[in-house]
Amino acid sequence: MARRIAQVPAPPGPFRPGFWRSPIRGPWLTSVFGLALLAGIPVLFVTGALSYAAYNPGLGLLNDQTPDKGLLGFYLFDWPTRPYWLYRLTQGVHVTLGVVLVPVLLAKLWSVIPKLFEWLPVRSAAHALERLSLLLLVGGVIFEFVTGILNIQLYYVFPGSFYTLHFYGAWVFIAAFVVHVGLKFGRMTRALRSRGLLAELRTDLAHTRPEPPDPDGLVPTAPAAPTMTRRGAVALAGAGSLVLLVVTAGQSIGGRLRGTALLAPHNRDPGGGPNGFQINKTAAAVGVSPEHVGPDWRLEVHGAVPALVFTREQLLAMRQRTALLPIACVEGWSTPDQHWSGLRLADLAAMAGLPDAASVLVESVQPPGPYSSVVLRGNQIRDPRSLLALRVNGADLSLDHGYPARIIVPANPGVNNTKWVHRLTFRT
Ligand SMILES: Nc1nc2c(c(=O)[nH]1)N[C@H]1C(S)=C(S)[C@@H](COP(=O)(O)O)O[C@H]1N2
Ligand SMILES: [Mo]
Repeated sequence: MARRIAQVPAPPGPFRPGFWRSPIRGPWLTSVFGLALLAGIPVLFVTGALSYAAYNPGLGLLNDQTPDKGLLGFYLFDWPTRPYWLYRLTQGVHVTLGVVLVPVLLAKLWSVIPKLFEWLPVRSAAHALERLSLLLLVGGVIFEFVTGILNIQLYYVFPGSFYTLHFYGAWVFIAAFVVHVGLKFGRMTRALRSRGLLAELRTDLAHTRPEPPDPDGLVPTAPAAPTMTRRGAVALAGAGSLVLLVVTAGQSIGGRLRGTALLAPHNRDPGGGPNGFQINKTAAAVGVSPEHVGPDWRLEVHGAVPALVFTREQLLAMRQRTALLPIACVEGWSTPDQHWSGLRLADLAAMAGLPDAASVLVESVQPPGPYSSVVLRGNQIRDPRSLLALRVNGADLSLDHGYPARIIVPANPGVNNTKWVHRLTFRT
């Protein structure tokens, strides 16, 4: 029976061994791209996991709707407020590196594509398991890159919360990745040692030959004449990565480099003046109209004492504190540090009779929806740089930056720096 199955002839096309003919395909080239991914993907995973922790997902459904984090949330911890640039760094690295690895990923997938059309598709139980792990590996990596890139391009087409999808996807992918590395590490190191990198980089087209046949069947059985050297393939992927780095990193670094971030939606010139820095959602975009924040606007503060209600003038008459902090968005872009001034969250908590508040619910005038409210944690309330900001760079907040009042907390993901705040509820 088994033998009869093994004799089923491959259908024509990519299932036939002779179909894949590139003479540079083989374990060495696959391993070079694999090594680059082996270095980069753990960094992506760790910075991504940190980003999730930074949302304070444990503080309730407002911050995160991912159901049943269960064991996958085992590592969640109290995201710190120092160094104040922490999220700017971790998320800048996450997004920039993710974009930069795209050409390497494509090159790696190209190099192993004959395996997708392996014949027979399933030969044994063990083979079936291996194929399934590859499905999770390749499916997982494509899913993570596609959802991540759609999100940084502000193209929110997800059938659910981006966090939830990207978070679960990351765990599926990383599990398959660990298995894959475990299975292939020896083969990778042997393949890398089989040809010297320097020698390979000196090899021209005339001397480009296929590798010896390999058990994975990457090396073609009927190689065509080379049209590209291995050096060319590595250089092509490397140059692609470099170009992406140059057209992406500026959105996180800021300053003059922002204009070079051609691929980033936040590369535009935000204009001059005190409020001249990146805006994510404008007031109009989220349904905040000038009436919401006109003379009738009040700040309500709730806690252990009867509700306190303040006009903006009353808030401005209190002791103003300052902090020099950036906005750093999950989408990877960030602003340089800005001079904010307003009231310390710690002082507001004390006024509400809860100086040791464990959390604060922040609600905005924005109609309920994504980002309209958030919960912050005790350590964030107590940091002296955490403000309910009224002014920035010496001027009133502009409407689009959150006038009359917004949250600004060191190392906080941008999305948790709620704009157009009208109610704070401190809780123990
Ligand atoms: N009420 C409200 N606050 C909000 C948002 C929002 O959509 N609504 N967007 C958040 C996001 S995702 C970011 S990155 C920052 C951006 O602040 P900025 O527009 O002042 O740069 O505001 C945050 N605060
Ligand atoms: Mo954001």
